[in-house]
Amino acid sequence: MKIIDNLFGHYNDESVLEYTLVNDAGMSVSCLNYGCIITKIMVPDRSGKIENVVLGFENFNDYLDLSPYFGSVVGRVAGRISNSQFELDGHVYQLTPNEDRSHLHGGKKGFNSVIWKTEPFQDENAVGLKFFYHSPNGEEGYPGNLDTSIIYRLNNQNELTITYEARTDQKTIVNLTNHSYFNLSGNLKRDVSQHILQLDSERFLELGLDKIPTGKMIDSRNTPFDFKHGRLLKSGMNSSHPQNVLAGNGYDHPLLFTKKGENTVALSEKESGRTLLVTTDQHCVVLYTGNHLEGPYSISGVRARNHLGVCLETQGLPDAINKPDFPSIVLNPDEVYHAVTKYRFFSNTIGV
Ligand code: G6D
Repeated sequence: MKIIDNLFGHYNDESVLEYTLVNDAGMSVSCLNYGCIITKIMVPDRSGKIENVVLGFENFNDYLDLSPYFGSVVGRVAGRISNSQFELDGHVYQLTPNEDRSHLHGGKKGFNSVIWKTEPFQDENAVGLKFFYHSPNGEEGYPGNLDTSIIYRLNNQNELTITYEARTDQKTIVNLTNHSYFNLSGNLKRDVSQHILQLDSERFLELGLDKIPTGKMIDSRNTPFDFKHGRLLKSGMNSSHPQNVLAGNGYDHPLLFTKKGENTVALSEKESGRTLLVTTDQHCVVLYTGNHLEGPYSISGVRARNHLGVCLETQGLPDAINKPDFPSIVLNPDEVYHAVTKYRFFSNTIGV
């Protein structure tokens, strides 16, 4: 096991470094100190061929100019916050709007677009990186000085564990995730329409035209949102269900886990034989099938097109601070925000 680092670019007179975590089982994970961005995940397919399974760019300027959160951490609060505002203890906080009237993914200067203090580490079973960022009181309109640490840990079971922790000196809100776009075909040979998703979820959040949850939880059984027994992502791309159409012919929805505690999401692709098992302690997973990726640019040499990647954003429910029925994302000074999501890759399609 080893850690390699190389200069990837510069941002505000600071060096942007790419660290590559390499295990002894054929997997490596490359990431930046900018936005904790995962730039590559290299894993074997059924024939042992090692290829990249995430969307990422080969140069830093493309991340600055083009990236729809490829591989990045998202925070302080993932998802959209309606009207870019919320109330805590009678005080209304106004966040920076960066999508019409909404605040999306932490605003104009979210956690995805800052340099994180980064410390590599290695122990007998893993290699990893510790990221630290101090978000000052008032950044993007959020209350409280928030100190966040994120750990990426790669072991020899081809499992990447992301652990998030945050502490505040004033009541605030926090909801962190990672926004990697997965594509198990390897080096973006195919889109994700033939990927199969399976998870134990019987409800999803209805979205309004502004893609903010209306607050209504919809029964997903016998709809294109029913993944209990495995479903091709294609079924949501070709669906006439109003919510699939609203999302831009695909999915862009929070899927609520049926049981509390730890849940697993399985993503697989028959042709490559690869499977990704995502295990999380979060309340939901936002399934986004890259419905708006098309554009005049390339992604590691592949022309950008819709459905080239799929995001599995494990997190609290979007706009929870403005939806009293949703689990709270409030963090108090005497609490620690703690979240763990694991990504384990297999070179064969396993059933869960
Ligand atoms: C689009 O609606 C989607 C979001 O869910 C996604 O996170 C973003 O693109 C990158 O706005």
